[in-house]
Amino acid sequence: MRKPKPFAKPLYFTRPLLPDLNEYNRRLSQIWKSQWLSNFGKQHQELEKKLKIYLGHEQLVVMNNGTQALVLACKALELTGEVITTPFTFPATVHALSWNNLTPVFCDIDPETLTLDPAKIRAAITDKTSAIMGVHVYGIPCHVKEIARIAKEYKLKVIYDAAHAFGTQIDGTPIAAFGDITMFSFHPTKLFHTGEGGGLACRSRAIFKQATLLRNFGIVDEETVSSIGINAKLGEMQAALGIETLKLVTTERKKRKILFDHYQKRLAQIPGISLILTPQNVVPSYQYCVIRVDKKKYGKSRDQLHSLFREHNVITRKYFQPLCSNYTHYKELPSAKIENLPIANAAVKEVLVLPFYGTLSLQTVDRVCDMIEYWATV
Ligand code: T4K
Repeated sequence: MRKPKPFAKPLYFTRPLLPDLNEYNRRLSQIWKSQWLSNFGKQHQELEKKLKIYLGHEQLVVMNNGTQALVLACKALELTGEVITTPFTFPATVHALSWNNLTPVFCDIDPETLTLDPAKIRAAITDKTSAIMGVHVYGIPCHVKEIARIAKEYKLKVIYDAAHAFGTQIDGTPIAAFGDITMFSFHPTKLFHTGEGGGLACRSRAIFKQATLLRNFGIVDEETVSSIGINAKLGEMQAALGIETLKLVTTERKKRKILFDHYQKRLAQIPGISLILTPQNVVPSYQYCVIRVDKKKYGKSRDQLHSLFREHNVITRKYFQPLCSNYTHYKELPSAKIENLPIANAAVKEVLVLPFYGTLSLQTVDRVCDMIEYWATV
């Protein structure tokens, strides 16, 4: 086996989908002509309509980013007190609770799916609990049926953070159908994006109406403001970018499937390296390609692998280290104790996000796998 050579240019773990610039310019011309730049213009209306179809959910509210959408999800559901959530996520999930003066209660994760472990949720419920906020991390769905059962039993609301789960389906049902509200992120690092953007899929008509109002300062009409809303609107230029990007998503997912399958075939040969897979009954989003590194079997730790990649110009990422429960602002919470979260604290030291986006070639995937293979031998 030959010593791997570094890549000449940085090889990132993700790259945004970029639509045809001429097509985007065509839409910009329409915007210029209309002199309508925000506040639910034609591009916004068209995007929202198309996303409703793609995501298979009628009550969808498109917003300016996923974090703001999560903050407003808590507001729309009028949550109080404590919310049970996962520490294995991006800061936005837990910060959205803090922005609502809610106390996050960290619950450990399932060792396989890395999503909230339903068997541990019950023990975290107190008389202050108002909701469960699960994250479909890396696009792998939470245990939605068990969570729904617990929520019903204790009369809790359920919010899902589906930032990574655009287009995911469980047994043929779109991911947005689960929980009271599901949040999507349309950040450029996401499979589908609007530059910056996000949205909420709401189960009930009443919550949908409330989220729609909260997005626009609570304005009902020129003379009525019914709630303390905020500005969470998506501008026309971004909506236009979204419409053009959405056209590419189906093909992008096909390309990513080919790359993912290739990674799977190659990595299966390397002891101590396992690819995180979606369950059989799930249509994956193909948001990320994530491995777990078993130091004992592979011979090197995840951190060593990450550093070796960096030396070879491959930019991988240790999502989501540090765990949210270990941030300065949360680590003193009783639920943040390491003894309460053994699985999450162990898993976060093993995961690594590999380069994965449609314009990658199979040869590049092979070079990345060759590196992993080679470093096991030295
Ligand atoms: N919940 C979850 C579970 C989330 O993962 C996120 C966001 C949210 C909620 C909140 O949604 P938003 O409010 O963001 O809509 C990135 C994204 O900024 C963030 O949206 C995303 N999750 C998170 C997982 O990733 P960083 O700080 O890790 O990104 P950054 O700047 O290091 O970029 C990562 C790589 O992407 C770069 O190495 C290269 C590539 N890249 C990035 C950008 C911005 C590009 O090629 N082009 C670009 O324009 O947070």
